[in-house]
Amino acid sequence: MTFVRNSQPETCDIFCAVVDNYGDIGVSWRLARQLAYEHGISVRLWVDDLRSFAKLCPEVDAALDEQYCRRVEVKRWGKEFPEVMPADLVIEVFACKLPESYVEMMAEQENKPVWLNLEYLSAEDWVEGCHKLPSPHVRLPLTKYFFFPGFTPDTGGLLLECGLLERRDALQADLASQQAYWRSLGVPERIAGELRVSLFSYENDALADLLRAWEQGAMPVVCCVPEGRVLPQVGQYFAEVDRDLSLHDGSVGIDPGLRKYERGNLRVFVLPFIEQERYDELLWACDVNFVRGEDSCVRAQWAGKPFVWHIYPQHDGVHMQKLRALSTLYGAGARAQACQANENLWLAWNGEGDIASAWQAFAAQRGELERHALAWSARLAGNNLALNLLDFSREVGRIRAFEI
Ligand code: TRH
Repeated sequence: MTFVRNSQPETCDIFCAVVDNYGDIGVSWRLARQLAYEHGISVRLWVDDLRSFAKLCPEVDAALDEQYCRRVEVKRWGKEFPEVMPADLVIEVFACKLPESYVEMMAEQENKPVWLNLEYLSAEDWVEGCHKLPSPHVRLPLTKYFFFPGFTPDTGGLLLECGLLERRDALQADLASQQAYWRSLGVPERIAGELRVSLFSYENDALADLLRAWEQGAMPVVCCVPEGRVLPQVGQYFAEVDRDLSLHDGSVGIDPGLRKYERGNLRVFVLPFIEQERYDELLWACDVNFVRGEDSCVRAQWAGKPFVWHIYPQHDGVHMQKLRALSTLYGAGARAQACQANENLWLAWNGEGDIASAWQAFAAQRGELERHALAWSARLAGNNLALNLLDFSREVGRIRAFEI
């Protein structure tokens, strides 16, 4: 074991169990890359679903049990867990349960690894009180610590790669690069006065009314929809009217080859699932981003553009508290009217309120929301999760040294 207390860990094991969707691996992969690239740590990433991983990073071969990808050792986390030496720093992402044999091995080490549970993201108040709390193992001489990401200085902050905001600014300032980006996706260049949105969402009852508002609105809207769960609803929206020939005025078009739908003032382009870095660029290049879950929500905040969050729905409805908490925190620095318009649209997009009127009010506040989104991203940038996490692992090491 090479980890000298007070120094930076040299090795790190990250464990990721893919529950569903892409958020689990999305966050784990970002963190793994950042620790390896920016901090020179030897990272092993244990993942139980390599197919989801390969969607975010096509370089990953889902058939392999082990491989190196962008300086990270990627290991399939199967039923039989191999006997391996635990790393200096062990991170379980979103409270996934570590293999029992691995935990036993951790306990056997003279220099015990620092063990962190990287928790889900929430803007709720209680997060600050729970961040860094210890959780002693019931049986073994090991302590796990809760590490909470968050939006305030007393939380673990957010994942932010070195130079990301500079790259964002460069793309947003350079029309030619933006045009090249759109060309690479097969999406036409902007026309004057157009609003360009990206729409990544779960199935959503408000979708048809939103598409209708865009279709019938005064402003041309180009909507880019990454392949995913909402797509059948998009197709249904266009196909339904198509079947009703009385509504067919000749401007209706469905072109499955180009995966494009067009009607009234709305054009929809279906995008393939693109790799993480390119998805960032999509968010940077659009005017408004509809995002979902956890990771795309954070990336939309780094984009410095107005965004609308479709939160991951939970059966007990607690997700609405989480939604309101972020809306309140996020809106605090914006003018009251813009803050209200933002909240109303978020609520309507999550099933509470009328989406068409909420959209109109939001669109009317776009100037202020744009200013605010940029200021918000600058404010958040001071609290970097990877740096905080490494600082904390050193802190835990120091506490241990003191105890011994
Ligand atoms: O996929 P998600 O819905 O994941 C969710 C949430 O994380 C939620 O909190 C969790 O509990 C649940 O899964 C199980 O949304 P999220 O978090 O935005 O993750 C999507 C990832 O996919 C993110 O890393 C961005 C990435 N992505 C691409 O790389 N390319 C794309 O084209 C798109 C649309 C997304």
